[in-house]
Amino acid sequence: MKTTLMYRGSRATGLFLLLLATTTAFCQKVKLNDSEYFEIPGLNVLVFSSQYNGMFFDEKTAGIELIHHGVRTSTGGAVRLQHTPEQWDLVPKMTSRKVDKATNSIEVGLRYQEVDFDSRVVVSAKGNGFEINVYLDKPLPAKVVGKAGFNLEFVPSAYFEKSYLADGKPGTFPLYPASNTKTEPLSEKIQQFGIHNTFEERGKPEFIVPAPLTSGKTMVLAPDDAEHMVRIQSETELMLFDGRNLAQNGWFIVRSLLPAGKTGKVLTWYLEPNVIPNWKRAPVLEFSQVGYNPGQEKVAVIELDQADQALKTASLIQVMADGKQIEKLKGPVTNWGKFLRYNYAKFDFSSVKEPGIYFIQYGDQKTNIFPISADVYEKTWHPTLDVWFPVQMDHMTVNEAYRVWHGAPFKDDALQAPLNQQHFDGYSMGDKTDTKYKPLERIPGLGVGGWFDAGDFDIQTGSHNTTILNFVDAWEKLKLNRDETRIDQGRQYVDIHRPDGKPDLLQQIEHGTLNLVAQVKNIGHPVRGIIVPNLHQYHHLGDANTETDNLPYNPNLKPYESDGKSSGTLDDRWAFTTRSAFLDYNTAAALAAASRALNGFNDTLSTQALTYAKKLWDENDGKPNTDTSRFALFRRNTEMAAALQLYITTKDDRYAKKFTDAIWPALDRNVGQVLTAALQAYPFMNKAYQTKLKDYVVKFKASNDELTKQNPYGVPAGTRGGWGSNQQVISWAITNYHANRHFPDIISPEYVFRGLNYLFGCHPYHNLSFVSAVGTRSKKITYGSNRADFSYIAGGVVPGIMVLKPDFPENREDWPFLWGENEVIIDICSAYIMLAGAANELVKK
Ligand SMILES: [Ca+2]
Ligand SMILES: [Ca+2]
Ligand SMILES: [Ca+2]
Repeated sequence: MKTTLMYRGSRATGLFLLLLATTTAFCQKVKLNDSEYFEIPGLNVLVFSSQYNGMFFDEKTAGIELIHHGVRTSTGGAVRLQHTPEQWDLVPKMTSRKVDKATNSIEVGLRYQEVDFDSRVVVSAKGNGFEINVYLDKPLPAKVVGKAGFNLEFVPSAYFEKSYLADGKPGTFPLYPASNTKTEPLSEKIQQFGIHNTFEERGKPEFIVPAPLTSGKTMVLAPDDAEHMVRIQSETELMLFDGRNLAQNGWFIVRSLLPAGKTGKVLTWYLEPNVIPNWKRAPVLEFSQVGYNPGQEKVAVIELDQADQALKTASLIQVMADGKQIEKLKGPVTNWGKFLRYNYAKFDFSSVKEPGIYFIQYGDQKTNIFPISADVYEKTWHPTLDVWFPVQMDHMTVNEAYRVWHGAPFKDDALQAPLNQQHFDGYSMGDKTDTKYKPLERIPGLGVGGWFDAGDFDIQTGSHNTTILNFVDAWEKLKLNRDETRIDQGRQYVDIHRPDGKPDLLQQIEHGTLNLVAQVKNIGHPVRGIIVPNLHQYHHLGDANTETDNLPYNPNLKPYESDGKSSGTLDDRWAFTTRSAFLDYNTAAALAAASRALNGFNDTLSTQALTYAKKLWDENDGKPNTDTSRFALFRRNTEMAAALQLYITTKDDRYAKKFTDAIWPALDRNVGQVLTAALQAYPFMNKAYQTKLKDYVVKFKASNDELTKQNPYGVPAGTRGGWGSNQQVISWAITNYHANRHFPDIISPEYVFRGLNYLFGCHPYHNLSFVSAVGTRSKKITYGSNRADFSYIAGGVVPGIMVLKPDFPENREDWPFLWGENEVIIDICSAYIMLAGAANELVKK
């Protein structure tokens, strides 16, 4: 990096001189801005702009955070109860937040309800850095003495291969955790969320306490790297920990314990992140890594530091067969304006239509190459169907050439979940099972079909429904009959890159339907999902086949004892069986759709699917909406979806009436949310319906055009929250595909391509394709089952850009563990197959 040159070869003296030079040449005080965070070029300090999340606890996106030279390097600044808190360790609730511009400080009140412990943290700008003070109004509760401390976490990937100095004692940050730990009796442990425990005690009631890597009163992190150097000083001892000894997603943590028996100001840190004078973030050139069809719009977006001015021109360079590079186009760069925290400009090279290999040059920056060619979309969905979906298949051994992705897991599926269970991952049970089974009784027949819903290994029924509906749509509209996978249900065996004469898409529809049918057949209705009972199983990283022991639970044996056929370990997954009309209708829609696709392929399953779809419909039809689940709001739309799919399958008018009664008010409420369903119905409806629908498509077109004013990408991106917006972008582009299909003079195919361009690299933060192994450069680090290896599964589509409050877009390629950015899920991937297949069809037209 060009800016680090000035620090090369720095020893202590040199560094001191340089810091002095920095201070005199760059006496810029850190100020609170209107977005309520501290800001100077090269450094932002956020103080609880984001809070800890009650559902997933510590997501490494809350508390005091540093955005250091454009990268979020530090998080989790707060009073914490462990040296290296894990995800489900208790998190403080923010009880107050006072932003005081006059004193240039932010104060937050923090409370641990579970141990009745309050503290206040005040962050104030001071000198070239910050003072962090912790106040207690009452002495530490006995339970947290020796445990409560102030922590600040640093992302390991930013500090790998760099050094630290603790009171001058040198060290280097470990690439892999191998520091000292000790065990303490479980009675000493502060209970994690609910009754759960991330630690597998395996018969020995204890827990692990990590020892510090180093300690001292002055800690300098990365003195060898101007972009990441941070100095922390305190009169209280500072300790440096490696959180990865306990959890692969742990960070490096600097920590001081709070003193017992004291009140008032109990801890002071001075924190000084180094700032490179006049630092400006390098422009990011954003374009489709997959390339462009000759006839489509081709617009690169240039993301600029707030202080940067766009250059006047950019060039498109063609790489010729003899290796020569020729400037094909030199064109204007036009300013777009500000979005979130950056300025944006655009470079339009649509006029270049000649097939070939190209790159963009902007000033002295060159992008990697990409093609312009008529077949750029042809293979874009292949890795997702060929590789990613097979790897997600539950209850199957999955092989790829010399590699076994996993053995056949969860042969011990599944037990009835117990009552009144507040589980993790959003699951819970109330005071009735809604089944004929007793708590922890075995429900037969569930060890078949289904997909791991995400980077974890549970079966989420709602996601299965979405996936099946996407797949059936792709099957019916696009006829994707690719066959590159052997899927053998009888042998529970999947072999990737090995055709078996059967279309893979149909085999996937069959695989998902097998599990849904098993649920309705054996339980009577679909269930919320099927998930492991223990938190120490849930964070499983490795072969899914070892998440349980694959042997059915036998209460007559002791834990970890086995007779070879059964086991005394209560690790079999639980079915969370609470019934809801939302899920019944949602599943009825998927089953009704699947029955069409499977007709002539697996007639038995096709017939079962339709029978159960009708049964679920009949059992809910006409009943008042008494649904109390958090999905109840969506019931209206799922009932409508079930009516539509049942009508398309059966042509029974009673379903058509239900659908047409519901669709118009739904379109009036939110056109974008249900227009896809309305358009899917189009071929099956009368002329009056088709004519009436046109007005809504016109309205939708207007909302499309509004998007071009909201962000430079012209897609529904940029929503704040804990999860990226690729799902919305894909779903929006699919709606445009259906709209173009029936109303081509209103909706141009460009909206479909625009959605894909965004996915393929024309998006904030970096320009990687969000689909692993699709496009010249793509995501190589994702939150899949192999995330601990900083790896990916080809064809996986990540959630994308998470916007951290108030204005920071992020998608990390150096740290897989932020699921809101990097977790690949079946809903998104199935929709992506539909969208990519649709774009290819549009090009061929
Ligand atoms: Ca899950
Ligand atoms: Ca096949
Ligand atoms: Ca078991």
